[in-house]
Amino acid sequence: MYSLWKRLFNKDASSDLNKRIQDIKKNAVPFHIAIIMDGNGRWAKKRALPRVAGHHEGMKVVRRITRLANKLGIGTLTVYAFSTENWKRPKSEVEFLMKLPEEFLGSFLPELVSENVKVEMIGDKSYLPPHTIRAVETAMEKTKHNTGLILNFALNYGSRSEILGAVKKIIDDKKSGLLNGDITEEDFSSYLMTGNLQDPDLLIRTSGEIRLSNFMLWQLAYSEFWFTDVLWPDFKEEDLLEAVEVYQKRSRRFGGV
Ligand code: V07
Repeated sequence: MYSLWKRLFNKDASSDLNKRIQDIKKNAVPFHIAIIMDGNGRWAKKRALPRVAGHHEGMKVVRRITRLANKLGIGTLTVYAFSTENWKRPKSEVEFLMKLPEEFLGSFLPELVSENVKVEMIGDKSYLPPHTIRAVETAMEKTKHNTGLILNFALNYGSRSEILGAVKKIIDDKKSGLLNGDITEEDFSSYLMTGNLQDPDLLIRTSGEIRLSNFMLWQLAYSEFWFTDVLWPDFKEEDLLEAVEVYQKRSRRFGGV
């Protein structure tokens, strides 16, 4: 009888998850987690579905992982939603992708507002369609006073162009006299799009790819990397917990004297 009840309500699974969450919170959680959400196309192909079905499923995973990150007390969650390279994809796929921020926020923004999540964005806004920018800016505006998790979307983001942009701005500020003397690493960081965000403590990349692909090259200098073969649409709460548990074990091993 008990096992039937367990099966019907899946009580064990959710209480296991809660126990793992409580155990994780006893130790230092990574302050900033960055994720390269790879494998959406492959997930769709395996199911004989169009690629966009994988992107759509991947968007739902972002919601669930945001909720968990907030519950864990993570400070910043950066998700790589669209790279500067992604413009090379078929026009119809790009158009679909550019509607995802609206769809995501259309249903999820009220929860982000009430759960104290602050939405931010890094990347080059100038090439994004106006409807996409509007959705993201509205979310940023409505959550700007929130003090909990920062949900940072990398949209039309590329790290080399970000670094080059910083160098150009530094040259401008030198010429105009806004910047004087020596430039420290800290000064340089403040010129990047990540401005006053902390560097990521943990980078996660899904789908078995072991590359950085022009993502946060400067910011990831000291981060722990965790790779998994799981495709992003299959990524579960348990996978994030595993990544954080591995992170905590590593920092205990290397952090201790
Ligand atoms: C996108 C879903 C996740 C997997 C990776 C590619 C596809 C959420 C957003 C988003 C972006 C900004 C924002 C709110 C939501 C998103 C794009 C693609 C372009 F303010 N998921 N997601 N944007 N995918």
